Amino acid sequence: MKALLVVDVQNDFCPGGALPVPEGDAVVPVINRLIPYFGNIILTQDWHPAGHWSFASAHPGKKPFETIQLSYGEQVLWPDHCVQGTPGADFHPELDTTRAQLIIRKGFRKEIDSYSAFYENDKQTTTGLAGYLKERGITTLYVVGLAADFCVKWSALDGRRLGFDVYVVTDATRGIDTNGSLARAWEEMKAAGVHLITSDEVVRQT
Ligand code: VGL
Ligand code: ZN
Repeated sequence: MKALLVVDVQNDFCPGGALPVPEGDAVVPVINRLIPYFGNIILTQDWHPAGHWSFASAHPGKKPFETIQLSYGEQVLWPDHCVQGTPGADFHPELDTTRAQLIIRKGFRKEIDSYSAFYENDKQTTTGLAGYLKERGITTLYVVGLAADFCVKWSALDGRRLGFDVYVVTDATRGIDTNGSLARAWEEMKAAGVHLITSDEVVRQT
């Protein structure tokens, strides 16, 4: 059984938002086209409290896209984004969320960032998604959304590590691309056995 995992298609990651992914909104029509082909649809939502430690503004003297060391390792610092309850944290208004069955919110603990839909960045604190998928007999994931080089990549890699068959739909994602992160992301995903597929191929296959 398969599921569509729609990662962080939120206003702040789209043009005009606080942490815009170039062409981030271009994924919306592609995802909306895929939705009818899936019976199981899961959304994730980046959902930070004000003052979250992934925000450069929480670290005096630091600027967005610089990095710091936190207890769990290197953390890229971001502009304030996806603050709980703000319009920037809402899903893109044209994303068809009606048939989504589960919304996983992540990044709500102030001291720890959470890119992956499965684990927070300490790689230990779980979101509960793996258990949900297992209980529902879902073994194959099609990952779409934003951003290819952060939350999509980390979700895909964790999915593989947990034993899921993972597809990333290449035209249904876009990257932030800071310090070469996008090219690295595709290599890491391929090396981990993540399948790259186009939306046309998904439609033909399913
Ligand atoms: C993301 C940076 C910070 C993402 C979330 O959704 O890829 N990137 N928070
Ligand atoms: Zn975030």
